[in-house]
Amino acid sequence: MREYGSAEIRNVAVLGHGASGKTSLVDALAFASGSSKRHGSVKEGTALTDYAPEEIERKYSINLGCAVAEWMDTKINLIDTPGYLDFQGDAIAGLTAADGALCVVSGVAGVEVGTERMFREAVTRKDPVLFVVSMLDKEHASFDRVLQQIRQRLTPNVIPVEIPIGEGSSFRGIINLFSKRAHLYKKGTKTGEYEETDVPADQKERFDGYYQQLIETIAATDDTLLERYLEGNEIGREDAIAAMKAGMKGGDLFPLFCCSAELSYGVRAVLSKLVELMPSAYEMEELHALKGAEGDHTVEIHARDDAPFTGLVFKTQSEPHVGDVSFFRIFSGSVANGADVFNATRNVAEKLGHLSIAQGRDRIEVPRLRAGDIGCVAKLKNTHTNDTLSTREHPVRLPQITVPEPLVVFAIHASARGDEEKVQAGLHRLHDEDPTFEVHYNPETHETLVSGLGERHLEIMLSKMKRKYGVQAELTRPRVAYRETITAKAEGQGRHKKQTGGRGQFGDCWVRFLPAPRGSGYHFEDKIVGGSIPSKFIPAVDKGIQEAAVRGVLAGYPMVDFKVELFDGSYHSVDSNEMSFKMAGILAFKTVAAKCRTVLLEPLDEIEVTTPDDYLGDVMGDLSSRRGHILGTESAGDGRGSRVRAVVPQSELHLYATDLHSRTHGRATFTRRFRGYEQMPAEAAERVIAASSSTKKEELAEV
Ligand SMILES: Nc1nc2c(ncn2[C@@H]2O[C@H](COP(=O)(O)OP(=O)(O)O)[C@@H](O)[C@H]2O)c(=O)[nH]1
Ligand SMILES: [Mg+2]
Repeated sequence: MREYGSAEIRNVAVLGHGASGKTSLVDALAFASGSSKRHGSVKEGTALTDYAPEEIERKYSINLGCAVAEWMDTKINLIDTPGYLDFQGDAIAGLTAADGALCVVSGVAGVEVGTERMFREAVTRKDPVLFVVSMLDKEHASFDRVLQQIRQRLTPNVIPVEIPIGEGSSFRGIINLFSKRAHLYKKGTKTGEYEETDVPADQKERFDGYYQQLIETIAATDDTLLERYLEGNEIGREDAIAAMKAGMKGGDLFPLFCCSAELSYGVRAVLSKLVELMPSAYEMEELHALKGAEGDHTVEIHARDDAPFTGLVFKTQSEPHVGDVSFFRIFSGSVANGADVFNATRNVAEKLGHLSIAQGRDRIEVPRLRAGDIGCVAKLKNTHTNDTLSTREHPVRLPQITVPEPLVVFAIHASARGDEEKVQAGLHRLHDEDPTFEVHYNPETHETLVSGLGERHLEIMLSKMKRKYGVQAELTRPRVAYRETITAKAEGQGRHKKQTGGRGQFGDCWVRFLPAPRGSGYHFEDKIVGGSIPSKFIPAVDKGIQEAAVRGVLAGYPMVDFKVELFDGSYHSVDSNEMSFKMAGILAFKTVAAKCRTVLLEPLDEIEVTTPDDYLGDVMGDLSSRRGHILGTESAGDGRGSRVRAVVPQSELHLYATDLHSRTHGRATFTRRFRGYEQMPAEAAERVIAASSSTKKEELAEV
């Protein structure tokens, strides 16, 4: 493959809902261009970009995958992305690496949740979007219905440039409105051979209607074109393309095309339109990168070969027999095979051995890659997703991919005793590969927690861990980190006395406990006057109280938000020591805390749900039944329904992502953030206390 410069490169993310035909289309595009030698199939597990064992087994995309189509002297880098919400991190990474999006909509299922979500993501990033209605050969396909849905749910500015002739089993051709020519496909040719004709007579009326819309839309984008149109002149092809490209760039126009990836109908036209309408890598907006490893000023990054090399690693994938493969987008400069580069994110040097481009699972080694291109290398030492590669002389850090926040949390346990360390190591490597997968240890509940975008996401991570690191783990509902606090003030004594021959032990203290504001933790105040406890023993009392407070008095949870005043006590000149006063502190805690009307605190999250209005009542009712407190409701804007903010106990939010998804058919989204602790209502608290005393009994029975 020859070298391509940034003006000859198009980087396109292929987006849409799961099973809308993205992977099949990428395969068909690469095949039709001649860059891929075989027409693969998702069903048979041979699609170009679905090659991970997890993908072949499940028959849907989990990882983004890269393919190349050389067409019209241009290199189109296609980034196939997963459609399901659980793997949205990779779809966003794909968009970050690309300069435009090809949004695939199934001709049968139409606009779905994933279509809507990723279309909006692309528009928010100001990426031009080109629509393609796929699967038009499938039974129940309907071009007009899908077009209506796109208009209503995504954008009124969608404009068909092609229309199909026939649908479902009678889908046999595509009319290009602009060239006014029809392609009638020959059945059974793998490469989509066609005969070019005039618009068939029976299609004339439909053609006229759509043609009028197209011309008017294009004319409206530009005053001189509009004038020419109103004077009754034709708008030439070049002008129309330029106008469309400008309209796409401004987010005012979204052209739409038709295809069947399975039959290779319409695929070559999509290739040509990607070349003509998508911005080249050279046209990318400059990026502002941070200079140096700690740098506080920024440098502008342009897709020029003569600038220093900078690239962003947007995906790390571990592959059998190869190890970790890093995919990177070059934002400036060029890079040669074997080059020494510098990872300023982690301050390490790296060598780009076997510099390659990816054609699905195959790697094509190249001597050099130029600005704007996408490449991959294997076996970098310490480079992970979201790191910037640059040079020792000009170290920079590029803006990172903003990964979606995790939505589901589980506790994870090694299935076999003794595998704990292997599990820990595996989890951390999986996080380096996929930043939407997070790992934390919760010291209060003594559990390792994993979080991700959905149950399916975590389940896939477990099977990856098993395949790659040979270790199995299980997920359980995480324990809730309850806490205890006091609501009344009280005082009392802690007295420790032991006389067992020889030297005895003696410590005696009087303390007062006072409730303190939420979040203030623990405070100790020494109010001893007249030396009733020598000052060298006072820290020991404090220590004893703190030690006892780790397991509160109600249900064994840590006690927080209280103030302790040590105001009196006594000592023995021979028998008193630090140990004795620590014991006195422990005893004082038990006596006094029990008198302070202890209550349970529970952790709460603030969540924000965005839902179509049809489901608003249902969503709010459900939040209330989870003991949620609604903070407010407002319009989400852009016809996206409403946004509800609520504070909900964490204990009620386990699997909320899954529940919300099924309640709203995937149309609602939410974010969650830890909010703080609050007192638990008595009834709910009693259940927790009862559960804790029954586990205590079990523990005792085991002993
Ligand atoms: N009949 C027909 N089936 C298709 C077409 N494109 C994809 N499919 C099938 O639809 C299913 C989902 O396709 P896939 O490419 O995996 O969709 P993705 O999840 O968007 O990547 C697979 O079983 C494909 O074989 C098409 O153009 N026509
Ligand atoms: Mg796919």
